[in-house]
Amino acid sequence: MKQYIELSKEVQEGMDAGKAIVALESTIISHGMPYPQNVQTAREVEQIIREYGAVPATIAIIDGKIKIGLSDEELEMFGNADNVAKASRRDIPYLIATKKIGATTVAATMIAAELAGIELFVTGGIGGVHRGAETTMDISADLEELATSKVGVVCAGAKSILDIGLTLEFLETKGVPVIGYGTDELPAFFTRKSGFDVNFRQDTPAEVAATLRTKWNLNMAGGAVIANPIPEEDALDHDFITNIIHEALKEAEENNIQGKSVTPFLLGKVKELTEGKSLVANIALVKHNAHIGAQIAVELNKTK
Ligand code: PSU
Ligand code: MN
Repeated sequence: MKQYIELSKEVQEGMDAGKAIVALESTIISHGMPYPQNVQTAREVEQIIREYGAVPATIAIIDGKIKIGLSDEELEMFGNADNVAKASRRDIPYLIATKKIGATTVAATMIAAELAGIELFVTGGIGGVHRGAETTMDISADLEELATSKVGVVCAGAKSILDIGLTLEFLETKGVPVIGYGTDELPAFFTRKSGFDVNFRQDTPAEVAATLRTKWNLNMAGGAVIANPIPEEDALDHDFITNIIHEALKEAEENNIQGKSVTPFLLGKVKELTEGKSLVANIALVKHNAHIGAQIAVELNKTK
């Protein structure tokens, strides 16, 4: 196993010193945001995590290895290069064996985090059940992974490019708790409201950490979704973003977008149609998740 995993110096030293480590994904850099905002955001998110005494570990596949913690040059490369594969669970063995470059999705980042012993992961949005999944069967591997890998995932809820109701049903079937951080309602990424309740509301990092630790003490597989609403001042208007998402979905269908291209296509379209407003909101919510996630990781680390 060791031959496939490489920790950066910062992550190795953090682990040796018993610090809390926070995993970060690289698909959000390569396929979720445009350059150069992607690289800048990645660096700022890492810096926020350090402010809490935790250590950021951005994860990616490079040169036949899963890298836990990227250098500045590697972050730049992931933000800029156009030969970066979007890597979910199914892609990991092939990309490692052929020494290709892969940006890890939520699912792949969870797998890597668990292998490295990292219990908490911060991102923007998770994949879910897509609208029309009754016929397309487009359900993100992220959901299955949440039921499998023992990693808590802090996100801003599920985007309404997805079928949020079906996403919650799937998570319920798989036994994945959806915790609202300071909210009774599941946030919908760009907005604080989705019309759907979370399973449990918890209001402090220590409370969330206790739920996660209890789950794993019971030796139950899988993680949890910790849904942290976008700050009020950064949220987009509900009707504005809903109309744009409908337009983006229509264009995806007209262009016959399928498979792993669906999510990046929709994200790109939404950014284009909002004239960049979605990107500003996306950056704000990821940073906010880093603030909360770092604190949860620190609490979780105390109960190890
Ligand atoms: N949602 C976002 N931004 C993202 C993604 C989702 O708001 O960057 C990325 C994440 O890496 C997530 C992946 O794991 O898309 C899901 O892709 P798919 O639906 O193909 O599983
Ligand atoms: Mn899909």
